Amino acid sequence: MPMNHMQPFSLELDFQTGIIRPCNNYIERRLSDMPGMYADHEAEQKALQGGDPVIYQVHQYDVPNENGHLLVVTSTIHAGKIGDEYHMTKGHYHARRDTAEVYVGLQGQGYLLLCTEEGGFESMPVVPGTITYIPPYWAHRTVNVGSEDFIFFGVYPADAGHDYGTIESEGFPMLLVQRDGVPTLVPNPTYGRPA
Ligand code: PAN
Ligand code: ZN
Repeated sequence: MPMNHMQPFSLELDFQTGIIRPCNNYIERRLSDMPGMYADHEAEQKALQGGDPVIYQVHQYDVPNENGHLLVVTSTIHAGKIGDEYHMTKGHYHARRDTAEVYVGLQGQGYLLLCTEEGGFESMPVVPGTITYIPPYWAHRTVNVGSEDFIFFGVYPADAGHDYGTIESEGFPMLLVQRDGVPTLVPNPTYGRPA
């Protein structure tokens, strides 16, 4: 075996929390880490003053960011809303646009929102046991529409990278908000315009 071959390994995944052990890349995103991403800026300011809640946590196991390797990752989005918009991830395109990703729902009730640079949009529910395929060229964001943690597992090419800037400046075409108690997609009034 050539010396540069990596050794196989296994990790432990806690389905209740999304924690993987060992984990060499942990990210915690608070509301202050995603300024202006929620439509209701007044509600955002209030929540920031009220303690800047942790919106989601990501546990990833990093391997070399090289073609051929895969990254495994779990995301745990805590339940809640900013105004009437459900807690969500920042959302991103992969820096290498021609890379896909697979998500598997583990716990809670969520949605996957996807869009393309040509204005395409799709959404699909993600619950425990749902496998979603995110094809190349689709930006992706996940949303917790339930009352408990929404947890999902993901796997994607290690050289994909993340482009957050495009979504930061343009947003998603649709927002997922609570209307009459139910998750409802509504057009994003500021889509395509800097926040
Ligand atoms: C996921 C996401 C994770 C957090 O692992 O990175 O759910 O969302 P943001 O990266 O948009 O903050 C993934 O899609 N990785 O490529
Ligand atoms: Zn991704």
